[in-house]
Amino acid sequence: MKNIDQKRRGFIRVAALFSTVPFIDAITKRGELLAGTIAKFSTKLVENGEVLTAAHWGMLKLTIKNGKVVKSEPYQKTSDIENSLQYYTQDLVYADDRIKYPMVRKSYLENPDNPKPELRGNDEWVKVPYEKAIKLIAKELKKTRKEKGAKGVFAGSYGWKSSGNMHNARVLLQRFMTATGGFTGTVGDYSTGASQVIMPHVLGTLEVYEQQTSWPLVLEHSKVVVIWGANPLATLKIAWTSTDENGFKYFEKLKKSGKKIICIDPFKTETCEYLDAQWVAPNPNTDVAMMMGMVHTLLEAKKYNADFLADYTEGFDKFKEYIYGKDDGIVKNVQWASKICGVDEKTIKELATLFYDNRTMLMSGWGMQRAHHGEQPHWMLVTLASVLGQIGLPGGGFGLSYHYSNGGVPSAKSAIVGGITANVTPSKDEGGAAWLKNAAKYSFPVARIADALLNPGKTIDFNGKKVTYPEIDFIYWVGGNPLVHHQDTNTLLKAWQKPRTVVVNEAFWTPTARMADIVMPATTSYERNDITMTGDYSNLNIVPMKQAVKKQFEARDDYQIFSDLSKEFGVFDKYTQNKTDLQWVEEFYTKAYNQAQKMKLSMPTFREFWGKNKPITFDVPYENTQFTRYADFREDPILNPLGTPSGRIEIYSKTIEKMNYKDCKAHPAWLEPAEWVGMKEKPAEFALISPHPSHRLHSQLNNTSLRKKYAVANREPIWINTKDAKAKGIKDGDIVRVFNERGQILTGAIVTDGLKEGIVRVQEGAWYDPLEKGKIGTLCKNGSANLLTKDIPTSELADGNSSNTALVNIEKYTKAAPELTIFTQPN
Ligand SMILES: Nc1nc2c(c(=O)[nH]1)N[C@H]1C(S)=C(S)[C@@H](COP(=O)(O)OP(=O)(O)OC[C@H]3O[C@@H](n4cnc5c(=O)[nH]c(N)nc54)[C@H](O)[C@@H]3O)O[C@H]1N2
Ligand SMILES: Nc1nc2c(c(=O)[nH]1)N[C@H]1C(S)=C(S)[C@@H](COP(=O)(O)OP(=O)(O)OC[C@H]3O[C@@H](n4cnc5c(=O)[nH]c(N)nc54)[C@H](O)[C@@H]3O)O[C@H]1N2
Ligand SMILES: [Mo]
Repeated sequence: MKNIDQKRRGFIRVAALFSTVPFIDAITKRGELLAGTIAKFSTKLVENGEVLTAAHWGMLKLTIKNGKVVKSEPYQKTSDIENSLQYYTQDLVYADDRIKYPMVRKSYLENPDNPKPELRGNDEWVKVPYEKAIKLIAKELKKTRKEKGAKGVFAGSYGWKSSGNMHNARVLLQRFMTATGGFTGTVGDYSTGASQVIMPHVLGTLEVYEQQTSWPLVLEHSKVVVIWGANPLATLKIAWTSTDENGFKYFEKLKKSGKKIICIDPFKTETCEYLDAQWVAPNPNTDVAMMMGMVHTLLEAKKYNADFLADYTEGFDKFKEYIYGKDDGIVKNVQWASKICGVDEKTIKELATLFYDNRTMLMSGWGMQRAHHGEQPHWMLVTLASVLGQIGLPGGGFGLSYHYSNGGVPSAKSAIVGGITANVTPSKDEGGAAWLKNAAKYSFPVARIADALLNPGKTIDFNGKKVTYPEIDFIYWVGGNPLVHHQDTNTLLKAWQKPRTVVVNEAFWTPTARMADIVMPATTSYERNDITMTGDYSNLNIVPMKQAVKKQFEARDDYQIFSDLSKEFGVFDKYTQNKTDLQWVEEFYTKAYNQAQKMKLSMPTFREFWGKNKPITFDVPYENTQFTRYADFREDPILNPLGTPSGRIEIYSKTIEKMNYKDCKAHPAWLEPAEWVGMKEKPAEFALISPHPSHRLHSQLNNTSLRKKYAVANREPIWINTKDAKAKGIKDGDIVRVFNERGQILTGAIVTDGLKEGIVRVQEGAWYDPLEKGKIGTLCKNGSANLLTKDIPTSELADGNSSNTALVNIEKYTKAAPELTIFTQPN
């Protein structure tokens, strides 16, 4: 996961601010940390009034009455675009499915050495005192480390934990694990698993998590804007830190600009509707073929920038031979492309010419790289952009992050707040960078988790290296929901039975919490003090995240849980550095404060800032509104080379050639996906796409009343093309069973012309709700898409997830509709 400014986030050690104040040992004995009494200013909770806080979905204004949150609203409005996620804080805090107490699975409690892992998900829960749970976790963790070594403990713990630089659940877990002997972790992420590995070979940088050519320049110079497999109206509702919502403002301006806008997506997204854009609908996983048809068109019409290709790229000649079919005898022309992608020849040709004749910005999302051979689409997009030759010109070229965390919103001149680190003695550049930096000594590509659990000792290829899976016997997961986020849930369920122990800290009884042995009740971010910045790329604001309400039931902060566990290992001082959470928050703030002094920016003292309950907003210097990505490279490719071996854009990569992979060649290629609509012997009828949900953050908020606004027949919606629905006798609002050899789910039908024929759409993130508890293969009543997706790596290069590569069948469900049981307390 990502914070783009991590490179700038040198960790500056600040002397312990309260080092003279002895840390009170009552930390475990009281439900709450003693921040209030130690930091000598009021941290009394507001009984009646308003509290500012922040979530991934933006700055929020909470109304508190008699000590309870009664209302949640946006703190600011930057445009007319609605952010539906901002109104449900009270539903989260007081959810019916809050985890109230530490809970242990009965069989595990009876005998942790023979814990009957097959009963996970279908055992009784036993309430245990907090101290007992802490002692149990510590004892079993020590046992596993002794028997299996540090490698046997998995703490990769991928997920979108809450915003906040202090209560960063995954980092807190890994900090504990590093302080006590190590763990197996992961590399990469689910978001851009393929692109973040291929792009460094092509452009010498991650590309997907970097600042884009600024929006003001796009509005001024672009004539054509292409939104290629992206749905920014949905995905800009959130950011990795907290959204600044200025992305919305610019999409509103784009709408008003009257520019030619094209959305290339199998689904006519809300973005496409909102912008009133031309809709072009390719089959899933086939954009590479369409782009090749465009390149062939441009070469034939002599409409390409030969100078750009010669001066700024490497290996185009070899790629051209491929386009003309030198080795395989297949010319990648529009006839060929159209047959694969299902877009008519005329449209492909017209688009290619339109792009060449006008200053064109190709804005791409990430959905198309979350697919088998997902390395190819963005590599091919960069190749197409090179043929057009507008990279490095204002408003031209491509951008891989306009749809995410406000990419393209000009960066402010801001001081950067520090954050808790996974290493107790952090390396110089670790602050906030926990995601691609690897605190673990051992790791494997993140989306190979089920494969790793099932096949200890197996060696796989990964980006030119070999990786051998360890034998995992202990899983500790915080801040993520793998039973919903990972592909092919039934295979994961099998894999999940392998380890002896599974511990989960959660605020809610998620499918993952239900599959654990020991569950620790976590606070939500509204029950503790924290701090965040907004925007990821823009860094516009510093926001206090003040505790709004008291900790619910016996919920504890992850920080407290790991502090208490640290005590069992004798590393409490090392872990906490004798600081409360609020003292850490002050330290993180002070880091920015000191930076600000050097930068001649004015910032209040921490005390003032915390007392005011208002964000600090930084100014945006004019030059940042004039940023053009790759302008330097374009101006002088010798003085400003890219970080690739040739210093240029590698359309042909000798590094990848040497790896000699069948499923990722040395140049972009059309490689048939394992399952797609055009394949010869289709195992099922329809292609399934599972994009990111408009009204959730993944699985987060599925357990709130927001669900009522989008659920159909009280389950996750499925979008079906009108003709397909008719052929299957399915009507709007019907319950539909979606199934394949991997799994089955129930969904509610939305019949539409806004989806290409032959494709169905179920958004990821609905909580897995098994009809028969603990039974692998049973029906999911709520409609979690990952019961149906395929758990195969994108290729041996990146090993990313392939969630958009799957075929499914659909049928009208005529049996009595089973009630959902996932949003209430378990037995
Ligand atoms: N089919 C399909 N699958 C996908 C995708 C797709 O496109 N299609 N997308 C993938 C992508 S890109 C991603 S990023 C993943 C996302 O997958 P996840 O990040 O696992 O999804 P979330 O639902 O955000 O899970 C976060 C969990 O953390 C919990 N949490 C929040 N705050 C705290 C805290 O302070 N402490 C603790 N202990 N817990 C906390 C929340 O309650 C929630 O259950 O899904 C992936 N899966
Ligand atoms: N509201 C909300 N916002 C979010 C998230 C969320 O869960 N909810 N998740 C956040 C995270 S972690 C991430 S990684 C990003 C994800 O950002 P993206 O990966 O860009 O989001 P997706 O919705 O998976 O995909 C974008 C679009 O790609 C289309 N698509 C799928 N397959 C193909 C294809 O083969 N070709 C073409 N042309 N289009 C295709 C989908 O229909 C969808 O409209 O979003 C972030 N923003
Ligand atoms: Mo993601």
